[in-house]
Amino acid sequence: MSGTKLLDAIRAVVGARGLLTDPADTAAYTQDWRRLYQGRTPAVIRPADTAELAEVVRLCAAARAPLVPQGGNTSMVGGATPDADGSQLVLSMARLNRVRAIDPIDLTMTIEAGVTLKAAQVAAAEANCLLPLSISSEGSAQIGGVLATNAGGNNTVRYGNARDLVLGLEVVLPDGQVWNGLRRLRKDNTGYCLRQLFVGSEGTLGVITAAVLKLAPRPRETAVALCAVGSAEAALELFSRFQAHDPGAVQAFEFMSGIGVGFVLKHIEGAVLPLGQAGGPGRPGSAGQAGVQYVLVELATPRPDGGLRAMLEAVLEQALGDEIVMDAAIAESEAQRAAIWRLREEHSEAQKREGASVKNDVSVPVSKVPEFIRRATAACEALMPGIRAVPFGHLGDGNIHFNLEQPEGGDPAWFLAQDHSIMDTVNAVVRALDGSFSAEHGIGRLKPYMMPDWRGGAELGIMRQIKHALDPLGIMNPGKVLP
Ligand code: 2HG
Ligand code: ZN
Repeated sequence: MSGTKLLDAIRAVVGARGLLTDPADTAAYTQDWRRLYQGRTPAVIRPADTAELAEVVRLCAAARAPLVPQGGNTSMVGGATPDADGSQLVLSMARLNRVRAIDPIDLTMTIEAGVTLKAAQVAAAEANCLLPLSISSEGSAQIGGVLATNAGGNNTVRYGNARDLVLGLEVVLPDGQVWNGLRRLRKDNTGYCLRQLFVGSEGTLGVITAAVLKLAPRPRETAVALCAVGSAEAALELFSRFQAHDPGAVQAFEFMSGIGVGFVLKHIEGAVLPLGQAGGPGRPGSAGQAGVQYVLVELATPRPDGGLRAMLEAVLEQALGDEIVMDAAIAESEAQRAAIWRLREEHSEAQKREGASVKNDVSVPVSKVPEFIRRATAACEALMPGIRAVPFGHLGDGNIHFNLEQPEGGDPAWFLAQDHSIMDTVNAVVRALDGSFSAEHGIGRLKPYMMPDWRGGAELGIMRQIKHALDPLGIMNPGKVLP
């Protein structure tokens, strides 16, 4: 089938509203959030439901036309961007945006792929439940992409990753069949666990169109504090103290470097640091060395008599006395809570405005985070004088975003061209500490080259066999995940 005939056939399925071909309309779908990749596409397809989407995939399989599924287009690794050759069709999930059901007794939510994570959280809260998944891009990121990348985020320390919340899936397979696995059972040992194959497959094995997610009881009490600490070691010690006090209560434990918070205060309008002299940004020195660093801790409980505030105060008072913490501010209102979270969540945007950066989304055992930050900072500074390490992220689960900002006043294009040597330098430290080169952002287009080195031998061989078994034509998100 010619390209025009295929588009006509697709239009007959999704209607004129469901097919964008004007470059002015498709432009937003061809570039990733980080602006690392500029692709081209003949069309963006926007099916209204699973049946339409399945028919589109069937037509594309018959025509051997490659498809790139795209949700909120918030990938940090170019996972949802078509390549530059102009043959890949973008499959937008935006119109599959219904919450199909919420059951507060089963504590489940059945939801379509195009619902934003934020909208899903709000729907769960309206049913007096909590969807315990929170990421900085939740206002735009959609459920389908969140699951396809096995997103982690801020609550992994307590509830696990996206994968841990999935009870069932509906998936359109690369030949257009619909697999309805929307079961909402807590126990179901019936052969291979297919849903977990699709979670984290980044659209290379099929298209997730709907999911059953686990919910949690809605917290009745939440307490948030921002703490200034003198080092990542002190941050880890504080984490251990909270965990020892009440391990179930820590809902988020986020680390921020002084330099990263400095970028947020510099670039994000309205951002404020609610700490006095002792906890002020001070000298935003190298992150691995002395200087003020920050911790955001959030505690939450569904119990009515939680006593969280008292617990937070007790742990912080002792930590201040022991000079683990230099200064701390406890949120007294929802507005203050949001302001503290803003300092953390605007890190990506602030870093983007500061200049070019190379991201390393890595994980190490929690106990190794301070050593990792120290060693990786030293290694990068030895590689490139003036490079600025901006480590931040999910200390409570060992996932640090070890991002490197270009030297001040340097050429951004030159800096970005050094990305492999910078990533390889960081990953050498990650490997020495038994970590992973991709903790929560996935592989996308950025990191397939790392796969043979990290997942070589039997592991990569099995992955290739699975890919071939499900997508023998290789039409699903080509060029992503596997080299
Ligand atoms: C976060 O934790 C995201 O805010 C983005 O995973 C991290 O920009 C980044 O590197
Ligand atoms: Zn993150």
